[in-house]
This record gives sequence, structure tokens and C-alpha cells, in this order.
Amino acid sequence: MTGLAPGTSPGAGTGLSPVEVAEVPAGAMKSGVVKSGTVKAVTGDGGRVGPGDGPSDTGDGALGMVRVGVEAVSVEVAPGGTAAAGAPTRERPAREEWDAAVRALRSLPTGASVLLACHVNPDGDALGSMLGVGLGLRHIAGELGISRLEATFPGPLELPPPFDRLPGVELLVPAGAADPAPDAMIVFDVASIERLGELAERLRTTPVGIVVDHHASNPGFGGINLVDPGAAATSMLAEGLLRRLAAPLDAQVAECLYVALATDTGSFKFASTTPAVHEFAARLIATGIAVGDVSRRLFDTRPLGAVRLFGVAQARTVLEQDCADGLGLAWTYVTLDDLAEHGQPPAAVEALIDAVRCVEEADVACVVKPVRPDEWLVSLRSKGGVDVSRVAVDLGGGGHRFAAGFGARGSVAGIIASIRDRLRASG
Ligand SMILES: [Mn+2]
Repeated sequence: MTGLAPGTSPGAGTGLSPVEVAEVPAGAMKSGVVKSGTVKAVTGDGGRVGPGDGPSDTGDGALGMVRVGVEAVSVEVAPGGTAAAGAPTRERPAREEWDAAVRALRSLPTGASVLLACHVNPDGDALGSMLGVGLGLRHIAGELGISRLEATFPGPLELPPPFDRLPGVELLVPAGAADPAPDAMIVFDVASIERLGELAERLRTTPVGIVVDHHASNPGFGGINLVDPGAAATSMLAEGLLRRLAAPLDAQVAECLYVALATDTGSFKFASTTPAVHEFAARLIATGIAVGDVSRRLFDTRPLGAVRLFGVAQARTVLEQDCADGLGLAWTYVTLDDLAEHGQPPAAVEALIDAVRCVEEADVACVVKPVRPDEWLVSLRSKGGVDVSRVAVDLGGGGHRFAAGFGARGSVAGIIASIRDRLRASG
């Protein structure tokens, strides 16, 4: 119940998840120049600019992070990662991969069943890319001989707002009800096959398995891999596939792809927001989508109870200036009682970290969120001075340099003390 839903973490609502931050849009976390003046890029693969193959030829390749807004750490493109004028360009995905995908989808048996899937606890990019392709394929289903077309993701079929209003949600079926043996399966924004949960086996056994993704860590676990770590969102690759299939780009398809793009670029704020991202957005907007409404739903809408809850939690933010060798730690927490008092589900506080991250005096931000009595999920963010993934890994979680998380038990004070210790150790 929150307008912050794009930020819903993979672990939201599922209890303790050490992989709160497992979902990493490429480019989102390109990090920044910090006090030392050094430039740190999470990866430096990207920035290819050139003629090339449309929107997937873009971007700053990077390991990114999780969710909307979360990733808006300072952004400074690493010089080594940017495209120098005249730098050689490399097509990604390779033309052969695109050709193989198009050929496979054009060669489906008559009456074929196609199953689309995205990662567990899907975010805007996962859902938007999947449903955009679903709607696009539906337009040309007759031509491709597709008679059964379904979209799904692992776990319970629950869509946090505002994603429940995406065009194409009628394509969604619970994983258990989806075709157990589709003729083709296309998966979106899935960095590793484990992120497909109970659907992983279906991808392994389907005659045509296509992976559409932009995570730098993607090992290429599909039969056909349309993966570009330089793309700001999976939706850029999704559009590349639709375009090659000559599927029409109407406003419904475009809205899905736009939601995906806007969420994975943090509303076009992250370093992954290249000229090609804006060009792609322009083409999507040109279809007539209501950008103002979509943006408001995505980024600027939350229930009154959540607004008040944020106020309460923000008001008790603590600044520990001495932490992390003086870089500072700002932290706050929310309890189950807070949620109950304001009538909010745990997912309502996903974006609270973005508010805490605003604290100018601290490099590190932390929010302790309740799961159940004595169980917590802890979000950590850094503006660049501290590798918070080391803290999170040390405490049983994971993530990336500037956005990480872990599950914890015990008291808030105890959890903060353990973070304080690690910050000292890693300082
Ligand atoms: Mn993504």
C-alpha cells in the first residue's frame, strides 16, 4: 500500500531476506566522487556510444542497485567507462543472439504456448518489461502462431501498487497455473536463474528459453541471451526484441516500457541516464502515454498513513557523526506497532531509506524495518565513502558497495551497535 512500490525490495513481504538488494539494475549505482576525490565506478563496462543497435547500445555499464530512488547516490561517470569519441563499439547483445531470438519466435509450432516470466518480488523494470513484451506479442500472436500467452513470476501473485495498474496485468497468472511446458519462455530482468524460483526448471526444459536482462552479473543462463549490462533498464532490450519482431509500439506497450525505464533510472536521475535513455523515453512518450499521471503514481503517491508514518520515522532519525571514521551514520527505524498505528504494510516503508539518505552530514544511511516480532530487515546506503556491502555481508546479508541490506534479530539498539562496529572495522 504505497506509492513507493517501485522500491519494493525483493524481500518485501517475504520475511527475512538476505538478498534485499539482489535486484540490481545496471547503471543505477554508478557511484560517485566522494570526499577523497576519487572516482569509483561499480563497473566500467559501458558508455558505448555509437551507431549500433538502438537503445541497447547505451549506457554506463555498472552494477546497480535495487530500487527506485535508492540508487540516487552521487553520480559521476568514471572516465574510463565512458565512450571516448571514436571508440570502437561492440554490439550487445550480439547480432546472432537477436537473430536467434527472432528466428525462434517466428518458428514456433502452430498454436504455441509462450510463457513470460520475471524475477521474484518483481520491480517496475521486471513487470514493465514483461508486460510490455506480453502486450506486444499479443498484437502479433496470430502472425507468430501463438495461442496461449501468459505472464508470471515466482511466489504469490501479488502486485504492489502502482504496478497493479500496469497495462497488461490481465496476462498475469499464478506460477502454479501457468503452462508447465510452454513452447517458449522469455524471462525478464532475471540476473540469475535462482531468481526464477519455482519457474527455473521450466526455463531449463523449455525448447526456446530467452533471457532478456541488463545485469552485469548475468551469466547467460538461457538458450538465447539478450543481455546488455550497458542498458539502463531491461525494457530497452525488451523494446529491441519487439522492434525486431515488428510488433507495434502502442501506448499500452509504451507505458509498460516507460514504467520500467523510469523506475530503473530513478526517474531519470541515475548515472545510467544516457542520451539514448532519453531518446528511448521520447519514443515511448510519443505514443501518447500520460507521463504526468504515470510519474505521479510511480514516485509521488503514498497513502496518508504512510506519509504520517514517514514523518514519525524521519523525526527520530539519529545522526552519529563519529561513525565510519567521521563520515557519519544517519539511522532510523520503524516498528510493527508503527505500522499498525498507521495502518500500513511492511512494504510501505521501503522508500524510507531515501529520506534518511538525504541527511547531508552522514555518508551512511540505515533504516531498520520490521518483519515480525524481533525480526528485522536492515537497509544500508552509502554516498560513496563506505562500502556498505561489507557491513551487510558481515552481518549475513548482501548487496553492493553503496546499497546493501541484511536480515537481523534482536533489538534495534543491538542492530545499530553491530553496524557501528562494522563501520569502524571497515572504515
Ligand atoms: Mn532492471
